[in-house]
Amino acid sequence: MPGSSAKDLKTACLVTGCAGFVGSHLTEALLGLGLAVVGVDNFFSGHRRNMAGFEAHPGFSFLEKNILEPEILARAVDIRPGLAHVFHLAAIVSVPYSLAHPDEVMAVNHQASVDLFDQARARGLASFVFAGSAAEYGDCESMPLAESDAGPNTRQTSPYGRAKYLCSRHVEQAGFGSSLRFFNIYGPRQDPESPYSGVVSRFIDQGLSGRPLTVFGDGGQSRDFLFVRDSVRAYVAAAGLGRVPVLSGVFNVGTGTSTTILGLAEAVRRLTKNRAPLSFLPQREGDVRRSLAEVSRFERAAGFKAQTGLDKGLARTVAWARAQRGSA
Ligand code: UD2
Repeated sequence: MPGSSAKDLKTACLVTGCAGFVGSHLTEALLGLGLAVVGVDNFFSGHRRNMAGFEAHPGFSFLEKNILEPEILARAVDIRPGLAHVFHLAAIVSVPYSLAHPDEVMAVNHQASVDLFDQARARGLASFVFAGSAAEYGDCESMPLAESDAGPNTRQTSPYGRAKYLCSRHVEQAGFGSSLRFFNIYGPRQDPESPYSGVVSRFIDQGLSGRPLTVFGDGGQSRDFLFVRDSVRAYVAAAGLGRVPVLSGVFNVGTGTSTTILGLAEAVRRLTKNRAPLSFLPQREGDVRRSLAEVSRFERAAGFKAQTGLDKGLARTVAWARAQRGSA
């Protein structure tokens, strides 16, 4: 485990998507482990405000670039010759956007990702961790979802899911690096502003402003909600920076328990003291009914178990959202 001496700063990581919700938490954690970080973001969906806690850190360097630019890894190595790990989170993250702009999403989320991976492998880096997604399973109905449930015949329901699947397969076949298939990540810094924002960030925003929480469909659909801090622990473990050596292959990362949207709504209403009745809206097009991770592969490989339950994670996220309002 690296310490925090100046010498250890020579070991560096590239984090693409460092201004994003998850990428910013990961960057902070890596700097906290005494590693140097070269962060890349083009602010397509990330925000500079997410980098406020580390932008001035001596171990951090920033490249404002689109990941379609071919020289990113080379530039990062120029800045930090000891660059050994790549965490590739940058992507167009909206499923609906991917349906409207399939070519752009395949270029960014698939081709540019494969190119970056191939470069990392050719340079002999120590690790490459790709941000995969539960979207790779398409509308597969067998629950819980095991890694083998996504294969060449799986029909992903969006170019977003397709691109994530193709990258995961590329990583798996190369026998180098890992793809972490994250289920529904939530926590501080998740942006509630867009209509396609994650349900937790939307419910908390609605709850704190006293508005009705908007439930799409009957609310009986369920998800496996993972607190962002657990997702960061998963990245660190997969890169071999925790207690186990670097991993190779595809791994689900979730909690292994699911919660209905109605259950989530009730928990958020309680925490935010929201008294407004729920607002039921039409079911969202393409919504899957159930999503639940089979988590034993990652548990066996990395000893990983999610540590933050939904109640605790929601309470922390609400506290953060309240503080944001207080300081706005
Ligand atoms: C998640 C991912 C997405 C993709 C997909 C794969 C997030 C934010 N999105 O989409 O990137 O990986 O999984 O399947 O993690 N809902 C409401 N009211 C709202 C907002 C949402 O009822 O105001 C419902 C929505 O209809 C869905 C559930 O909440 O049934 C979760 O929605 P989401 O957008 O947070 O995430 P999901 O699972 O569609």
